[in-house]
Amino acid sequence: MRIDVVTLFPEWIGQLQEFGVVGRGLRESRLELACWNPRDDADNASGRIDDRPYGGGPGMVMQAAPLAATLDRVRAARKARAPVIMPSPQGERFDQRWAERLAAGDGFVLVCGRYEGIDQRFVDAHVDIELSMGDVVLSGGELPAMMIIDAVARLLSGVLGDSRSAQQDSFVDGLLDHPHYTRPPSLAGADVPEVLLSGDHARIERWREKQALGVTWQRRPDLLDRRALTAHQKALLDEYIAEQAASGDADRPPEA
Ligand code: 9D3
Repeated sequence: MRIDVVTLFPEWIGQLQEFGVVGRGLRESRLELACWNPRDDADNASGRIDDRPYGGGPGMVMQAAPLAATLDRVRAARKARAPVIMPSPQGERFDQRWAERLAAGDGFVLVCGRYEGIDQRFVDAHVDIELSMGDVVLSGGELPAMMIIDAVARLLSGVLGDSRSAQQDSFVDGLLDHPHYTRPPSLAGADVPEVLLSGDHARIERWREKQALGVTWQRRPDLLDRRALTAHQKALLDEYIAEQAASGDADRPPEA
């Protein structure tokens, strides 16, 4: 898969190439990442590609023409037409379904906005998909672009070990994770749950599934509403709820 990123901060995006799933995907040739700086397409020697907004108001707007010229260079470097994605607060919410959809394709072009945004005429003419990271105000599209690249790269076949990919297909998918523990077994009076030290793998799996269902029920009930639990899962969740009630711990919080 090839991903091109149009950004005023190519060194920043370039950091991804050294670390984690993205670095691994690049080294193992499952992924190609190229950055393009629209400053190189400015019509002036100073490299300015922003200007004041028509209609007035604070901040600056990225101009359409240099971005279009950069996109031309990207298109010339790619074999086939790829969708142009712009991280944007006005976009559709980016989620795992989007990551899976993008991972199934041949790649895409990310156009990162800075300042107040990009001239709408560039968006109308060239952007296919706008994706938002949620209701939070960031200062530009670079971190969202990196989120998208990370989420997609880890789905490319072979970037994760086969065992982990297989696990994604198991019941864990769509639920919050169970808690994790490592050494030491006792820490300032807090012990690792006994079952995890038992060596009984069937019991451990059962405990983990129960915890995943319980934590999801407590914190993200919306995730459970959207899926049908098996009879086994319903029984595990009932057990979790009974154990919570018995231990006097916080129950499911009241609806917001
Ligand atoms: C304070 C500026 N805002 C005035 C109402 C508008 C605004 C402009 C540019 C808000 C954010 C940005 C920069 N953000 C992104 O480019 C961005 C983003 C985000 O801020 N939140 C969630 N997802 C995304 S994707 C791209």
